[in-house]
Amino acid sequence: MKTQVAIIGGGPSGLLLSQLLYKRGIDSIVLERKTKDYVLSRIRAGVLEKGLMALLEEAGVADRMHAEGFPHDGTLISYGNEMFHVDFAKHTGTKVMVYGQTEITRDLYDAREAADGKIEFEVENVVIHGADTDKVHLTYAVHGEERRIDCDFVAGCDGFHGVSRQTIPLDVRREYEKVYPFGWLGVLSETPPVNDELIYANSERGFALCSMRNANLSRYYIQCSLSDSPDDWTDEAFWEELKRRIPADQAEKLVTGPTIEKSIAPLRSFVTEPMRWGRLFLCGDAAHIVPPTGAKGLNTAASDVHYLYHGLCEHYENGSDAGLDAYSEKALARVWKAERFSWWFSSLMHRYPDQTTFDHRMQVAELEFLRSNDAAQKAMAENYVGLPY
Ligand code: RFL
Ligand code: PHB
Repeated sequence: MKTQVAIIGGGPSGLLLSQLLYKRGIDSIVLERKTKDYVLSRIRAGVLEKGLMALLEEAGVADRMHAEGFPHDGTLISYGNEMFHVDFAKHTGTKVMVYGQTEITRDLYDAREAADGKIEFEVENVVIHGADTDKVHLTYAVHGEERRIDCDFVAGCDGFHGVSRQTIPLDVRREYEKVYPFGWLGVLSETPPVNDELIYANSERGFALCSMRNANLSRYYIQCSLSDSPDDWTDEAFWEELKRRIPADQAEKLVTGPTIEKSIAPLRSFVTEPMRWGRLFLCGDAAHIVPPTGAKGLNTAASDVHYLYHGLCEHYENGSDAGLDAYSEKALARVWKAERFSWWFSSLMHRYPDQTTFDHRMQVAELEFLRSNDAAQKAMAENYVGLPY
């Protein structure tokens, strides 16, 4: 097979890039290791920045997001029984959208299928050949049958555990990593959200987050030990622990019920440089990971897609490689700022195993400063709603 852009990974980055390129008449093929059902069963991000919303509009897949998503013009932050509001609309004139990554992925699959887009599922052993030459091609297998794709460019959208990043030789690749000494236990439950806005909670017992998907679907997280397994946590134990970590008046109104999903995610900050090697371009989690505290993972994947998409359009439409040549530098400049924000917000909100009472008082002092200082709130709001592309 032949295509212009071979895309490895059928998660949100790969699908969005493929759909945007299709709109500009640029051909692509998406290779996905799992089945579509498996990809659509992953519960992940929930908060979208303006830049991602604009890309979904440009890709022609924003109708359901506008109809069913919830614009949020601020967030709540609590510590102990204290709680305050950070008003994004007042400080930035911008809102974020609460709409699940699973739904975005479903909308993108629907659009790719309606356009007869080529997606191969259950691919194995994807190998990128000659990425640093003029003749790049991929080999892979589907149900034991060997296949080959010749292409102009490869977009590595295959997440943190994919093959794309590993293809870049070690003497070219630089990696920066911080692993946090805790995880997030997340549940989904068919109950009304405890509050109209998200609550990020710093408590003596550890972090908690109250989020949502719609009026009768809530998403809650609590900081947990990395040695925990979801099976260690009964629904009752989860709800009890959550109630102890949020302000008493919120705990009182929390509606509990059976959970329909329960999983643990480790927290990591990670960046690889450069994000381009010859004709291979890394996008999204393949190149960088943030702890989910700032809701930046999917949104940073979207800004990568934006830069790569425009670089590819310039290449095919104007014969200029300026955008592709600037891709790694531009994407990384924005990525590092999202890394800083996610690291800062994670450090502010979690309990660390080696934390001293002094460290805790520093967190409380910083939260009280954020509560009372307009400039600090503005800085937080600007980062949360998303820095410009
Ligand atoms: P994905 O979603 O990991 O998709 C990669 C796809 O590539 C496939 N793949 C391969 N295919 C072919 N060959 C191979 N060798 C392959 N190896 C892998 C995989 O099967 C998969 O389908 O990466 P992508 O597209 O870059 O998207 C990134 C986002 O998924 C991620 O950044 C966010 O989910 C992070 N995140 C959040 N981001 C936000 O912006 N806002 C949030 O509110 C938010 N909340 C979260 C999150 C991530 C979480 N977890 C579980 C890590 C909350 C959580 C709990
Ligand atoms: C979510 O709703 O899944 C969510 C929201 C905000 C975050 C992380 C995850 O910071």
